[in-house]
Parts: sequence; structure tokens; C-alpha cells
Amino acid sequence: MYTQALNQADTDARPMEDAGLAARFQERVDAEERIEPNDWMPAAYRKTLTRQISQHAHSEIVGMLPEGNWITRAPSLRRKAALLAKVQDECGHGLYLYAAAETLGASREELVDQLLEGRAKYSSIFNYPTLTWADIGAVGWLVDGAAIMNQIPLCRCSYGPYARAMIRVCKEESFHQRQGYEIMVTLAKGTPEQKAMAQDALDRWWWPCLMMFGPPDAASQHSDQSTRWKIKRFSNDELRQKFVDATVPQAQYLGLTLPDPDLAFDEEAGHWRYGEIDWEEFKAVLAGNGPCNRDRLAARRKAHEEGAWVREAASAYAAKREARAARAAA
Ligand code: FAQ
Repeated sequence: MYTQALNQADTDARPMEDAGLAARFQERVDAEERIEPNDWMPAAYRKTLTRQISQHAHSEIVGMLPEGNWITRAPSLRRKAALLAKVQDECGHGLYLYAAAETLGASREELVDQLLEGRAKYSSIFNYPTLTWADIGAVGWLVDGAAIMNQIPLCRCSYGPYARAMIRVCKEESFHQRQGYEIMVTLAKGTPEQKAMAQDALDRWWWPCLMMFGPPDAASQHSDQSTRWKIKRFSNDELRQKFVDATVPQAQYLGLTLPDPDLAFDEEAGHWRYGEIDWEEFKAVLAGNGPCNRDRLAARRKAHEEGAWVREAASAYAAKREARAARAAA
């Protein structure tokens, strides 16, 4: 619906953008004014936001799969209810984000097609498997923990619809993080087998979670421009460091060991220094060769095909209502 309301074609698709408009735009951004859908914006700003928001939406939707895998096997009714609510929340986040991307003129159908055809990125983290129940604890604690660290600053993003969507998303993510950490507390303080299961999950999820923040700053192609436009408020490495600093004491409380022999507290800087991230693994996952890339896309395609009748029924119903309204108006 937002897409139809936009009149972007004649305002910013011109090859030569008006320098005055561009300067005025940057002034507004610098003054911390929010940019709204019908405001003038540089074509490149629209493009980078559409890219980031749609990747974010896809991540939320694909991100339902690793945890959805455990809904039928949750160890109690309470755990099942919380996990079910969490996975539904992730779906809701995906939908707000597709709606935010639509305000930029991209249709949801087009964005979903890009995902299903393997042309769009989504977060690398969701290409790892959830092998045991402890993985559900680790995903909530670490993946949602990393997501919050990245998304809190996005609540101040210069683009209004994205910033506003992030407020509710972050509130829900903090519930998700707490439910994951509570699972880890229960397991870590449980039997030796439960504690071993929690440690194994931490061992497998730690490094992929550090990769979630994106390539190192020197290799981050979009960071400089996105920072100038106040889409990004902190760099990938800054957020990664904040995450490590926040998470080390939580692991210590659990009595679990982070799988990094180089982890050490730098007294002078007041930060936990961590070892080398395997960026080759990150690149392989982005290239489609992570442990679950093919399964994830296959699952999304199957869901899309099986949902075709819902889309058809909704369209038929909308057409019927429209025809009825036209007859009544005639
Ligand atoms: N995975 O130049 P940069 C969640 C790509 S939501 C895959 O640094 P940028 C909730 C990047 O897109 C998790 N690709 O890019 C949940 C770019 O590719 P392109 C998702 C990655 O945009 C929890 C290229 O590398 N969160 O977890 C990754 O300035 C539990 C160069 O990188 C968001 O999307 C990656 N990890 O910074 C759900 C937050 N990192 O487009 C279910 C919003 C980088 O040129 C269960 N996004 N790339 O082809 C952002 O903040 C930014 O887009 C970054 C990347 C920080 C992810």
C-alpha cells in the first residue's frame, strides 16, 4: 500500500541529482531530522536502505527455521509456549521490516522472490544447525543478544519507518535474549550432562555470532557512507567489541568457557580482547556454502509454494470486495 503512495519516479531516479537537494538532505540528516517516505532522498540512500532492511527482513524470516525445529521437542509446556511466542515474534519482525522496505518503493513480492531465487543475503548465523535443546538457549542468549546490540542503535537510524520498527523489535528481542539465557542458566546449573550440552552449544555458536556483526571495518564496503547518512551509528567492529564485553561476564556467571584461548581482559582499554575470527568461514557461508544454506532456502521455497493458495484466496477475496464496492458506488 505504501508503494502506491510514493511518487519517487520523477523526484530521485534522475541520473544527475540536484546538488542543492543533496546538500539539504545531508543537513537534515546532520540535524538528526527523520527522513520520511515521501521526502526527497538520494537514490543511493534509498538503495542502501532497501538492501539493508530487506536483508534484515529475510534474516528474521529465515531465522524462524533453526528454532522452529525445536518447537515440537521443547522439554516442557512452559518452554514450548515461550519458544512458540518467540518464533512468532520473529515472523512479526520480518513483516514490519518488509513493510518498512515497501515505504521505499520495493514491493514485498519482489523482495521475497529475490530471497527464494538465492539473489538476496540474509544473516550468516541462520545457516548453522540447532542440534540439541541447548542450542535454543544459545541462540536466544547469543544470537538475540548480538541482534539487540546491533539493533538498539538502529532505533536512531535516520530513516523514520526503519527506526520506529526497531523500537518494538528491540523490546521483543530482549525478552528473547532473557528466555535463552534462562535456558542456559538451567542447563549450566543442572546435571553434568546438561552442563556439557550447554558448553557444546556455546562452543559451536560463539564464533558464528561474532561474524553476525559483519566484516571487519577495513573490509566493510558500506560502513562509511551508511555512517554519514546516520543509518549506522557504530561500526561493525565497535558493536562486536560491545557484544564481547557484555557477554564474557554472562558466560562467567554460567560457569562456561568461551571457546577462545586468546580471550583476555585489557585493563588499560577496559575491553575483552578476542582471538582471530575465521573470515574464510564467513565468506563461505555468504557464498551459500554454510552447513544449512541449501536446507534453509529449500524450506522457505516449500513454505512459499504451500502458501500459494492463501495468497490466491486473499487476492480473490480482495477482488470480490472491490467489485462489490464499485457496484455499490455505481
Ligand atoms: N550475514 O559493508 P558491510 C536477528 C554483508 S536479525 C550475511 O559491513 P552493512 C534476529 C552485507 O550485507 C539478524 N551478510 O554491510 C533474530 C554486505 O553485502 P551486500 C540480522 C552479511 O550493511 C534472532 C557485505 O556483507 N540483522 O538476528 C553479514 O554496512 C534469532 C558487506 O558488509 C540485521 O540485518 C552477515 N552477518 O553492515 C531472528 C541488522 N554481515 O549487501 C531470529 C541490520 C555483512 O553488499 C532468531 N543490518 N554482510 O551484498 C545491519 O546492521 C548491517 O546490514 C550489517 C552489515 C551490520 C549486518
